[in-house]
Amino acid sequence: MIPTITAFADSPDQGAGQARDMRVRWALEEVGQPYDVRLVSFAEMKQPEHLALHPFGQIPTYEAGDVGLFESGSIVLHIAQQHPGLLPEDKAARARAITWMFAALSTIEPPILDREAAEYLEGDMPWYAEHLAVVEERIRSRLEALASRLGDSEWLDGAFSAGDLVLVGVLRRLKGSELLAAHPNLLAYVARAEARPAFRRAFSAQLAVFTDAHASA
Ligand code: GTB
Repeated sequence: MIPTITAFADSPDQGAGQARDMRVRWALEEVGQPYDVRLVSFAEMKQPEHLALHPFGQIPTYEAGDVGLFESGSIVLHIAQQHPGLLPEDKAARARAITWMFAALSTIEPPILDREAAEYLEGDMPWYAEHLAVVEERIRSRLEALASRLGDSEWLDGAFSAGDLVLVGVLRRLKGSELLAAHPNLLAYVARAEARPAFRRAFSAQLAVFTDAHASA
């Protein structure tokens, strides 16, 4: 059964691979599962057909047979549970890898999203700089702890896992910022993940959506 995922028909990130279908594509590539993509516009995401699949009218979604999912973390976990390659066989190590997925999404990503929201929505506010400083301090604190835990290891906990995949997906949102650059081991970790053939295939596929849309425009 070939799953179908949804992605932006015209991603606002212009193919930088920051939209969350990238994590799902990457997971599918890591396990060698072919997939179809249904491209949706912002308007289509808010239509009843898409809302039946995604209550918040967003991408990505995942459909395969009677399984219909939303939330990139849940989709990556499902893929990792269906195929070998992204979760260790050992039960304790498997639980730790899943814990890293949750840590990435519920402990590390929130302040990063707050920073983006501040930049997009609050730039004109008189308290913007003060609020941004607070948010960035929260990110710094998380990254310091993460950098300390990773140390010189190649991956978070033994072999590359869904925990690394989701965490790198989150850290990539800080690409180009001094926050990430302050930690050479985290920079190297992200670069190592991005050099994986599965990442490269997923990145090229999502970039092609953008370039194709704009070549024919
Ligand atoms: N928690 C959900 C998940 O992990 O799947 C969040 C899903 C989500 O935020 N989806 C966004 C979306 O559909 C796309 S990824 N937005 C449309 C809407 O809400 O109407 C977020 C995103 C969007 C754009 C960029 N960018 O341009 O850099 C980066 C990330």
